[in-house]
Amino acid sequence: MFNASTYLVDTHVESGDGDRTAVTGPGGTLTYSELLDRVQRMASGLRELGVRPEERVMISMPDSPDMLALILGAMRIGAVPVPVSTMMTARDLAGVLRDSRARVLAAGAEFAAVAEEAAESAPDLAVFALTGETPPRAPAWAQSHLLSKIAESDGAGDPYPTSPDSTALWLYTSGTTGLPKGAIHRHASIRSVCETYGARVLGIRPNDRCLSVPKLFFAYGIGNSCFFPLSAGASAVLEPARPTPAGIAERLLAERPTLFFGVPTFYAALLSAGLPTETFASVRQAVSAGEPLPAPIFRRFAERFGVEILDGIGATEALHIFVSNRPGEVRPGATGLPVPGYDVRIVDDSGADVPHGSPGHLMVRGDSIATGYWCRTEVTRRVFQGEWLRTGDTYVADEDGSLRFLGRSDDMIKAAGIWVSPSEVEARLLEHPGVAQAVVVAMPDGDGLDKPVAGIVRAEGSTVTEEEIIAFCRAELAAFKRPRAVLFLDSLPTTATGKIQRYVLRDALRE
Ligand code: 3SK
Repeated sequence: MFNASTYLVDTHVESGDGDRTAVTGPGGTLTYSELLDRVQRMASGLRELGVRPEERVMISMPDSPDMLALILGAMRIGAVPVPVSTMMTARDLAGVLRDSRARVLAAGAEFAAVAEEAAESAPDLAVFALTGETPPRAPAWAQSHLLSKIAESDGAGDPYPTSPDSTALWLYTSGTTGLPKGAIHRHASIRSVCETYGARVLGIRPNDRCLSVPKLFFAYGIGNSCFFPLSAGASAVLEPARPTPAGIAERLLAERPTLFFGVPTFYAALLSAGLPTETFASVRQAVSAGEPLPAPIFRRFAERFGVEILDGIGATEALHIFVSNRPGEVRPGATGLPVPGYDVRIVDDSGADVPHGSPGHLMVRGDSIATGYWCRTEVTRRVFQGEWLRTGDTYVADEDGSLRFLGRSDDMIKAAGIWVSPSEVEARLLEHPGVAQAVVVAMPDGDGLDKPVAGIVRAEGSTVTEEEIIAFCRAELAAFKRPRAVLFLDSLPTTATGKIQRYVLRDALRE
């Protein structure tokens, strides 16, 4: 038997570390012994509600000790926690409720109105648990303060005998396009990401304190704020509020984390926020994923705050990061080397390995790859190919084996028959002092041939012109790579995870 909740919590209590802090932040502090007690109560409370092994428990809550305990409590009884974005509309939430056939929806009071509307069209939902007052229009069966009631349960909360292959968790992903798909993860995959990226790249240790900008409902966030700290007997700092540079800076100064996790867009925002130099003084390592970290952001952050950002790439389907730079050996602008425990291949359209140094589709295999998407056979077969996961990213291996991102496989631009990497052009654009953010997409010219076009958010006070930007690119890039036109924008369209939605800009340009 193997149960991820006992691996993450009970082991520390059993080895005499029960008094160490497991989780802290504005939502309260729990030692490992207190967390175990809370997890056992959640487990037995869910059982009393009639939740059975393998049934889904959907969770839409702000990051808090209760959310952590509910996730682990559901895993403990062999049920399947499904943390979902608190930014979903009622329509989106209803869609994933119906798709997952969740028995329970646990919603934070602040999301009650959306949850209430969604719950109305989810026929398999038996329990709608609110962490605050029941809103006036809630269905009769909605139960206010249910989480507190669950947490008062005094049942034993003993673990269900799950196997390493039992389902532990589902995470919905839509990528940058398409309908959300539930990626199915095993109990053993949780231990696997802790033993690979957590232990062998981050070198996480008991005195670490982890603060993550991405929330627990993201694969990136649940690794950063649950799996890695708890696997090492370290502490998670949970921030319930929507992240802003000022709010995160306050948390950094109050909680003194040693590991900080963000995404490139947020690092750019931190750099523009005029924060004191000592804001990151406690941080031994910053981490970036979600999209490639441009070299200028890496350099400016190191100069400004004296902290190295470790760039890596993960996928919801892989549970966490599988290619990463290594501490102290970062190659700015490159994603790095496969994480120990993972193998990668770069293949052409027919699935054959490309010659070293040629671009191709990135495939990865490792123990943490999901078993597939729930009820989505066709797309599962396309994405999960035997042991290999097709990431949908185009990569090239440099001389030293380091992998460099060229774009999403479908974002690459072929201009005059030659591949143009949007991220290469974007990196050049970001070197211009008048450019705060940049995105490059393909737009057909008068002959219907794709050409690179840039969408730009000017830096504050900048009046840089289209001609100046194009000339700046031309000075350093091959002529065919320069943007043929520049569109000035107030902000870039991004997903909830901060990934740039290139297709929104593409669609806008084609209208
Ligand atoms: O997008 C990523 O790079 C990522 C990293 C860790 C876990 C999950 C994801 C999607």
